[in-house]
Order: sequence, then C-alpha cells, then structure tokens
Amino acid sequence: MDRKRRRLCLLASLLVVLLIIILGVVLGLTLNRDRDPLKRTFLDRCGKFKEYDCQNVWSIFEQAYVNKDPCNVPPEAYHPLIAAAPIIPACNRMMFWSKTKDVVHDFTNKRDCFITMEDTLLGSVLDGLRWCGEEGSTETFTTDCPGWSDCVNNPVRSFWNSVSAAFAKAACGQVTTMLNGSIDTPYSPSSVFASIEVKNLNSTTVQKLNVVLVIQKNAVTNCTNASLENLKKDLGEIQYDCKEVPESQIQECASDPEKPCGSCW
Ligand SMILES: *[C@@H]1O[C@H](CO)[C@@H](O)[C@H](O)[C@H]1NC(C)=O
Ligand SMILES: *[C@@H]1O[C@H](CO)[C@@H](O)[C@H](O)[C@H]1NC(C)=O
Ligand SMILES: *[C@@H]1O[C@H](CO)[C@@H](O)[C@H](O)[C@H]1NC(C)=O
Ligand SMILES: *[C@H]1O[C@@H](CO)[C@H](O)[C@@H](O)[C@@H]1NC(C)=O
Repeated sequence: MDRKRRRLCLLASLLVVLLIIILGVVLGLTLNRDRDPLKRTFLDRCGKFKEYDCQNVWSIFEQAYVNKDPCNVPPEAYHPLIAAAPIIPACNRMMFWSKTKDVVHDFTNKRDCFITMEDTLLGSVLDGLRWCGEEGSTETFTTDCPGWSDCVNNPVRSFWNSVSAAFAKAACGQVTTMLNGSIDTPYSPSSVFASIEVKNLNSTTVQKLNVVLVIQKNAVTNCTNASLENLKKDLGEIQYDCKEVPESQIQECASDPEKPCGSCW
C-alpha cells in the first residue's frame, strides 16, 4: 500500500468510528428518554435538594416496586426509601391539607411560612406521577398501572401512604391544616389526612392542630360541622382550633411579603 492510500484508509476508518460514536450517543439519548421518563423527572426534581445523592435515592426507590406484582406493593416496601431521605421536622411550620391543594401550594410557593409534604424531597419528586413494575421484569412502567382504588397495595398509593405517615410522624409544635369549606364533609374519613396523617401525629411532640377552613363564595359548611367534631375526637390529647378563613384573605396574605406568617388568619 502506498502512503496516500494508507492515509485515506485511516481517515475513512476514523470517520466511520466517529459516525458510530455519534449515532450511539444520539440513539442512547433518545432511547433513554423514551424508556425512562419517570427516572428523568425524578432526578430533575431531586436536583434541587443538594444534600442528597439522587442516583442512590432513585435506586432505593426502584427496589420498592420493580419486579413485583403492582397490586402487591405494601407501604412498608418504601421504608428503606424513607430511611434514605428522611423528613426533617420543621416545628410549628408543618402544613397539611385535604381538597385544598391549589390554594395551599399557591400560598406556600409565595411565602416561606409553612412546609407541605410536597416541599420535601420525597413529596416533590413523584408529585402527580404514576408508576409500577411487573413480575419478571426490571423495567419501570408509567402506563397501564393500577389506579388509586384499583387495588389497595398499589405502588403509588402505598408510596403516598408511607410518605404521608412519615411526614405526620415528624410533625412537632403547632401544626396547621387547610380544609375545604365548599364541600359537605371537610374532614372525610377516607382522605389521606384523616386515615393516615391524623393517626400518625404524635401527641408527645404535637401540641395543637390549627384548622384553617377555607371559605369560598359557594361555602356549604363551617367550623361547627360534625365531621370537624370527629377530627377533634381523633386528635386525643392534641389541642384543636378551627378558623373559618375567606380564600381571598389567604390570597392577599400570600402576595404580601411584609405580613408576618402568624397574622394571615
Ligand atoms: C373545594 O372543593 C371544591 C370541589 O372539589 C373545589 O371546586 C374548590 O376549588 C375547593 N376549594 C379550595 C379552596 O381548594
Ligand atoms: C412520640 O415522640 C416521642 C418523643 O420524641 C417518642 O419517644 C415516641 O416514641 C413517639 N411515639 C410514637 C408512637 O412514635
Ligand atoms: C354553621 O352552619 C350551620 C349549618 O350548617 C348553621 O346553622 C350555623 O348558623 C353556622 N354557624 C355560623 C357561625 O356561621
Ligand atoms: C358535616 O358533617 C358531616 C358528618 O361528618 C355530615 O355528613 C355533613 O352533612 C355535614 N355538612 C353539612 C354541610 O352540614
């Protein structure tokens, strides 16, 4: 072979290698993107919490449901995850909610007064998402997963029950909850708040629960509603208070950074 041909040959093989690398990277990226949207969102959102090793948290999370029957993932399956990313108690600042998600998060996003479960790492990385595994598979699926009520021990419901219980267990001092005055039963026995969170409040560490009953124009109930009497009973030794607060007052306070958190209601 003469020199010219050798050089050409080298150049051609270099080009081929380069092409293969580029193709591989592009293909790898697109495949990855399509195959693991949940992981991508999880890691994206987790990135805000600098103190955690997100890859590690993800792999512990996956172990709870991967390669399992999606109707046979009990809340305990997430205990290792909760141990890896524990809820850090913020006394007097913990905010619960039931059927008031939008008004609560509008408030907590604008003001640094309270912390909801969705502000914690585990509460935020999977908010609004669905996932499950399958026996005999190492994959995570995001479609054709059982819904909230299809079976009790499904991966999503067990996750929220587990994380909600941990959030409630960590509560201390005075805690607050926003309930909805536009529905017949603001404290519904089937809500996560009633069935999981209230049950897990520790009366040694929690002094008092302040109910903020959000009143809109179409309000149907008030603090005298019998379901709230049930709440008072469920609290045992924990003190109870209920205030009817117009939604407009909460919104005003949310947009007034000068107003002290304690005087919003
Ligand atoms: C209360 O519930 C009703 C009915 O689901 C809803 O339309 C309304 O926005 C809720 N109120 C608040 C303050 O979230
Ligand atoms: C409640 O909190 C106290 C004090 O931190 C602790 O000793 C106790 O184990 C807790 N109880 C439950 C049921 O977790
Ligand atoms: C609360 O609602 C009940 C009916 O649900 C009504 O009879 C009562 O007057 C209301 N109380 C107040 C303080 O608005
Ligand atoms: C609130 O209390 C419950 C009992 O838990 C009743 O079923 C509701 O009818 C009541 N709501 C109103 C508007 O009276």
